[in-house]
Amino acid sequence: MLINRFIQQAPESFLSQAQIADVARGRRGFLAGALAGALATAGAARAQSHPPAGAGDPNILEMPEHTKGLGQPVAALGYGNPSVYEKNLQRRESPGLTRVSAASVSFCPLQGLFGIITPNGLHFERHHQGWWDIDPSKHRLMIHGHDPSFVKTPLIFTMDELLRMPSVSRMHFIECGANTAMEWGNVAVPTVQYTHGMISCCEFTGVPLYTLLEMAGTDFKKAKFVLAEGADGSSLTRTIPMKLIENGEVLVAWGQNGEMLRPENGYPLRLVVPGVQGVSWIKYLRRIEVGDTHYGTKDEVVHYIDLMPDGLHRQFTSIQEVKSVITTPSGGQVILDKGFHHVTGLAWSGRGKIVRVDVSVDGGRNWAPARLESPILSKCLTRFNFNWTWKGNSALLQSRAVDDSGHIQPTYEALRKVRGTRSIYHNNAIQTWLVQENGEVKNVQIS
Ligand SMILES: Nc1nc2c(c(=O)[nH]1)N[C@H]1C(S)=C(S)[C@@H](COP(=O)(O)O)O[C@H]1N2
Ligand SMILES: [Mo]
Repeated sequence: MLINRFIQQAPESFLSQAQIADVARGRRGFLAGALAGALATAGAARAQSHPPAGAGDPNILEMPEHTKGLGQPVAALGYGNPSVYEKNLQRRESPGLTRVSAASVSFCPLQGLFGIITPNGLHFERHHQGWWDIDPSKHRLMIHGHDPSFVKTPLIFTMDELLRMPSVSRMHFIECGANTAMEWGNVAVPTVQYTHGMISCCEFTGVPLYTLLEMAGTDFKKAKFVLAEGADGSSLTRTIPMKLIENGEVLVAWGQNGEMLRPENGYPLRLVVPGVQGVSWIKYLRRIEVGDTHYGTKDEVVHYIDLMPDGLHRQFTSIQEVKSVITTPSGGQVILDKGFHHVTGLAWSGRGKIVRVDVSVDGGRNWAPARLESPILSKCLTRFNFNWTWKGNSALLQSRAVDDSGHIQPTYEALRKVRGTRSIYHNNAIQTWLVQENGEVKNVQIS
């Protein structure tokens, strides 16, 4: 059990020794007794005989105020909000990462989430020119050809017209190509929110782009690529190969976890490009142009490219390779007690399904398989869990994922051999968390 979920989630400030002692005083008895007891014996009766320290008669469960009075009226809720006790669970900006906040990132608090779905209010954000709340009644999507030979009947859709289309709902992760970017050369940031928080996973609802291209009379023999363009100030453009579109996976989406997209995630329309880095998931989608060559726009030739050890840049990387991370325990958290711990994390691959995740508690010398929880879906987050008994000594926790294309997540050593240390993007190396003897967890790299 981690002592700081309900106390301190601010990743920039680790708990001080005094705070740790404070929390330990208040909770150690409860955790060591009630929780560990309940876990070991799975018995409610046993749990009752180990109440919070200082709670009085161990056979009587207190009746707090909220068991005796009238609760809040329904109308007070409106659009529901999380409990006030969860207010530390927030998206956060990394101080000093970018010069202006409109061209920045807010990171998803992976350390505090369960399962695989990211709540909409905690979805990471990446904006090149800030976000907009666009009036859906005025928004339009145009589909046309690079020249008239590619598309027989260019079309302009309103949102109402799009929402009449035969839609599908699919669960997928979206990961910015810059996720884990700061860690290429050395350890740079303290928590999993900052090392891996440029990923989120939602159920998206929309119409396959292929359906719209068919409606517009696209010549699929000629058409090899499309260019997608956003309606924000960055006019962000990305080339998407027709190969990815033909199987119906690429969606023109308006739904995100059962409701409309949030403004910061592209309301009212965005492209969903499963397995491909976030930058191709064009938000505020306004235009699809069909052509036969890679467009090589400014956003693709100079951004999201990889500086290789020989000094050349590798362009047009798009698939997010197999990757995983332990989210609890992770950097900035504190383990209170020896004994049983539920190690949990996330694994994903832009190539398909996760087939295996191994966990090591000794820095990669020994590995044991983690439990993969269902559902296990293609190009979607997979939750893994692992039982661990902490003996109180320092430990190096790692996870290593394998996908159904046979790719295995690399160590930093292996990745750097191929990619060097000066890249920004596409870092899928194995993450290491050091659990210290005092229970504090730190981000480390080992070779
Ligand atoms: N129009 C537009 N689309 C965009 C961007 C943008 O700045 N403008 N950012 C891209 C990048 S780099 C990423 S990683 C994802 C982030 O999506 P999110 O903000 O919903 O997390 O959107 C992509 N689509
Ligand atoms: Mo991105």
